[in-house]
Amino acid sequence: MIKVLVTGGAGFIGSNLVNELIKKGYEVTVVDDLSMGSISNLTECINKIKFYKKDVCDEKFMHYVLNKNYDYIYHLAAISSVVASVKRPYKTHKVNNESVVKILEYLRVKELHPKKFLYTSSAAVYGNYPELPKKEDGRVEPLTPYAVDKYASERMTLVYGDLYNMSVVAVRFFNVFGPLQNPDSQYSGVLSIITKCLLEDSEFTLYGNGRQTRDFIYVKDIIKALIFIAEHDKSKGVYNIGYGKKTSLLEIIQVYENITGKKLKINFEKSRPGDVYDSFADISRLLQLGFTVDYKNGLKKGLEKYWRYSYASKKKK
Ligand code: UD2
Repeated sequence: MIKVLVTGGAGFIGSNLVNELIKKGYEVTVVDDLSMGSISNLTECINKIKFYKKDVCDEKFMHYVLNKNYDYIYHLAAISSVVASVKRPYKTHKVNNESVVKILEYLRVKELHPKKFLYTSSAAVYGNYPELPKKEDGRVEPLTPYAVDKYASERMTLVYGDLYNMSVVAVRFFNVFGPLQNPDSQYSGVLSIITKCLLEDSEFTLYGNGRQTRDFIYVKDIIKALIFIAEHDKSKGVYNIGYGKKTSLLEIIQVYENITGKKLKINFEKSRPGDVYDSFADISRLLQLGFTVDYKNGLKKGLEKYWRYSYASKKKK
């Protein structure tokens, strides 16, 4: 049976990944300290996985768990908050960078050879540099401890791959949305906040004029891409994961209003300092690997599914 380790497997993207891996019949081990994620994200599959409520910085424990030899390791554990990284740069650095180096080092020293070690980075590494679309080999401008750590960790992952003949890959997520995303902070993904406002008929604060663009991608498509990249024997280097299309906030709100049949109450505020105006991914590397994305339908279908899920979850409560 294929054995997989997912760190951060109780988080938004991690738990969606774990659910999919279980559907594929894999044996899945999850390490998550539940500081960002929630065990309720794993309700559907908790009896089918090995779950450890542990911090990835706990070296002794990580050595124990890594000794179990996996076919694939997905390292998603992170303090995935730019704001937290600005407030507590060293604390987040330990999780977002040191844990990665320590895992890679242990794999090297013990000569453990997963078929792939996949590190999850972020479009945050591109910062405000205006090149569009964002290319993996284009300029980066990490502007926060979070972005610096993501960049450093992906580089270290690739360097370990090159120098020590380890099979590694890194991905950069663009704006992911979908079930299990927490909407409860002003820094949560904008679509989770909009969904909450539509469900509760509450007012949405839009920072800026709404013409800023993002490459929104439905979480199930992110998961498909993650598994495809990890399991492809020729995947190498860094891959952007998005649909490769930009959509403005006002556009996506309109599509969402049509789907839900509701009108979003919007309160316009000044744009947030440091907010990126335009962002979308060049995904040609991913396409060259053989992955296909249906961006035309992806966004709309993703929003429809997300809405159905959110509506049903609200009714259950
Ligand atoms: C994403 C990441 C962030 C960092 C950044 C790097 C998410 C959730 N955030 O931020 O961690 O990696 O990329 O570039 O993936 N907005 C509103 N009202 C709200 C919330 C957001 O108008 O209540 C706007 C926001 O100002 C921005 C857009 O919506 O213009 C998207 O915001 P976001 O926080 O979902 O994502 P982003 O790309 O700014």
